[in-house]
Amino acid sequence: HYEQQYLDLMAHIWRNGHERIDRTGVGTRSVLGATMRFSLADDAVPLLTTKRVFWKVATREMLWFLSGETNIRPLVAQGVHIWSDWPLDRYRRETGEAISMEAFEARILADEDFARDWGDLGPVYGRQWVNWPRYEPAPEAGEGLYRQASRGHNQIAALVDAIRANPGSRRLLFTGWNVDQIDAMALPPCHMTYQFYVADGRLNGLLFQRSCDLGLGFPFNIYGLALLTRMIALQCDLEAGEIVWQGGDVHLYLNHAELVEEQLSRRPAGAPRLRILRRPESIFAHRIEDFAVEDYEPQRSISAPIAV
Ligand code: UFP
Repeated sequence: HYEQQYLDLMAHIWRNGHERIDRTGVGTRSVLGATMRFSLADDAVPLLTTKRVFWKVATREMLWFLSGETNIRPLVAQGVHIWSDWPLDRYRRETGEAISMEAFEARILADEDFARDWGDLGPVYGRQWVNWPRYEPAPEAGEGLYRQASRGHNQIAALVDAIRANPGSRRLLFTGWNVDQIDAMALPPCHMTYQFYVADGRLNGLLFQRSCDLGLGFPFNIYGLALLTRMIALQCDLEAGEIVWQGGDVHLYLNHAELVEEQLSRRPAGAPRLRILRRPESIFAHRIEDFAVEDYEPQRSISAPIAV
């Protein structure tokens, strides 16, 4: 079963990983470098079956990335809470107010000015993917000076064009790792660089993920890679082939013992499919209704604390 490689890596890291204190103070066991491969043929999608993965949440997040948004407001409006911890944490730190998550999200929705001041994550994924800051000469400001152009680089649009025009290229990639802006981001990109490769009429996708929370992050990130590869393939009139996932620092948090033990006691089963029901005129025009997952009967979800 395709999921066995994930369970094997989880067992290996839990037993043999280096125990280290990490940025969050929680502590992890981790290894450097890991690879997994999954087929996307016949609409196969590598959703974990040993626990429920909320693929619709991950799909809404992907559409949010592609829209270029970096504010949590449109996510919260759709009932997606995965990015709310960071702005909430910042709000509590900077104001000293002991506000609950519910009250914070309610204010984000009710008050546009509040959302602008407190809901933005900085120039995270969406900004870099479709509007990477670009600079142009500003002679009026002085010799050799530049100003930020009103539109940045749309790496995704350029990628789709490049795959169509030159499928044999070895430059079919995009990245969120904008060195100049890392400090301004709530979280520097984890799933940071995507590369694509066309062979035998199939589009294959590779992700380099510099840092991976194997318990909570990976299930989402691998689905995201599959989804994005399928969306790009559709725009380029290609079948989807396989995806390759490469992790840098791959870790399990020490407070995920229950998740690890429970998940490793389960056996993967089943072959879920991802259907894309509509081909819009561009990759940016997808709606959530365009996506359906079939034959997905996972075991029940497992909750675990997220390290902020
Ligand atoms: N993380 C993921 N996937 C993501 C994401 C975060 O695994 O898509 F946004 C995890 C990895 C790590 C933490 O445990 O979040 C980020 O911390 P750091 O920046 O210190 O690597």
